[in-house]
Amino acid sequence: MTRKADGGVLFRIFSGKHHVATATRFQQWTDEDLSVTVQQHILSQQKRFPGATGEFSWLLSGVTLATKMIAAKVRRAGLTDILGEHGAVNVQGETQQKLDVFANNALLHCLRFRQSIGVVASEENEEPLTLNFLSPDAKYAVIFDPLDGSSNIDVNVSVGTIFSVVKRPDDADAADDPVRWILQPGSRQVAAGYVVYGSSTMMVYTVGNGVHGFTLDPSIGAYILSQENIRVPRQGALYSVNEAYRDHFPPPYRGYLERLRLGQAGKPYGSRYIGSLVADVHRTLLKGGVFLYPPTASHPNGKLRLLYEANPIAFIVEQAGGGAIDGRQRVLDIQPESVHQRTPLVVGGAGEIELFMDMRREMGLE
Ligand code: AHM
Ligand code: MG
Repeated sequence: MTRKADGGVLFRIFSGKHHVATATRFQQWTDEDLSVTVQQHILSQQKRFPGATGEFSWLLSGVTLATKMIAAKVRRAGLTDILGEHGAVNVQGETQQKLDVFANNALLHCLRFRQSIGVVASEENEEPLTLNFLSPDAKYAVIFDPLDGSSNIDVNVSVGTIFSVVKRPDDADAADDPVRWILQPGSRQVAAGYVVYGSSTMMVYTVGNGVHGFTLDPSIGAYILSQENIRVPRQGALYSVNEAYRDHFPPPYRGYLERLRLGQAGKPYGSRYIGSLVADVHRTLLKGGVFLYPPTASHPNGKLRLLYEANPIAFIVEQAGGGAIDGRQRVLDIQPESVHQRTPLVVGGAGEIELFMDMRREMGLE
């Protein structure tokens, strides 16, 4: 037996006393130096679920595929006739952009053949849609904002896709009603994620075991693990809010922002506001700080939607060690009452969220 330079082992095979062949047996192959794709990562996470059959990773692969289609469209937006308004108004009363419609169709198209999905709900559809609702294999509902911040797209600012996955309700009556699949508190999410179409396309997701970030490598068309186990700093130095509305914010929000501005939170804060939730949250996740969308005069319950904006973001940020509240309580504890319900949102590092709750207490609001 001879050991070769490439790690293989050369050995001779005998029949009785006669040498009949020489063969090479290689050492066990490892993929240490190769990149981990999001698909491989999801499969490894899936092993945490006893009895997992692969349906869950197949479901998430539908989401990742759709986001690659959306990324491709967004990247070529100035070159094709996809910019601008579609001409219709969605359920929120907002003008749909052509890209909103494309992104919604891409997600529905890619999720439709996943047998494990019973119901989907989207910002762009008034009612939840049933997919394989009557199939006994249908175990999950997927809720999404197909293209968040789409009004920014005409000026080449980052946009994003946000998604949330919940399990079919346990109670048999609720399981017969597609709307009740959707109206579950965020604490029932089994997965959540977002994709930010920025200077690169990045996907961040959690299945309740930490938060992981992937970058789309356009040369191979795959999301590659780029940030494992993301942790939001306990306290950052940036706040992110549309300050033009600040005279209408309720007192705890005004007091809180003043405290941050004046350096009374231990350090002086700077300000960043892109106006694209996914991009503002992504920065907050990586650099720390706090993002707020408080109640305003035009949106007394806040502007952001609970089920497909606040809940998935809250699940991700909590999993990264931060917090998310609606100005009073934990976002994930809110019992939703309608599919397109709005909520105020304060999301950021654990230190920033504690500071907000302290502010409320000092104002006698607890
Ligand atoms: P959209 O879902 O219609 O795109 O609206 C949500 C967006 C968020 O991305 C962003 O945080 C917010 O609206 C910005 O609102 P404003 O322009 O009032 O600051
Ligand atoms: Mg949105």
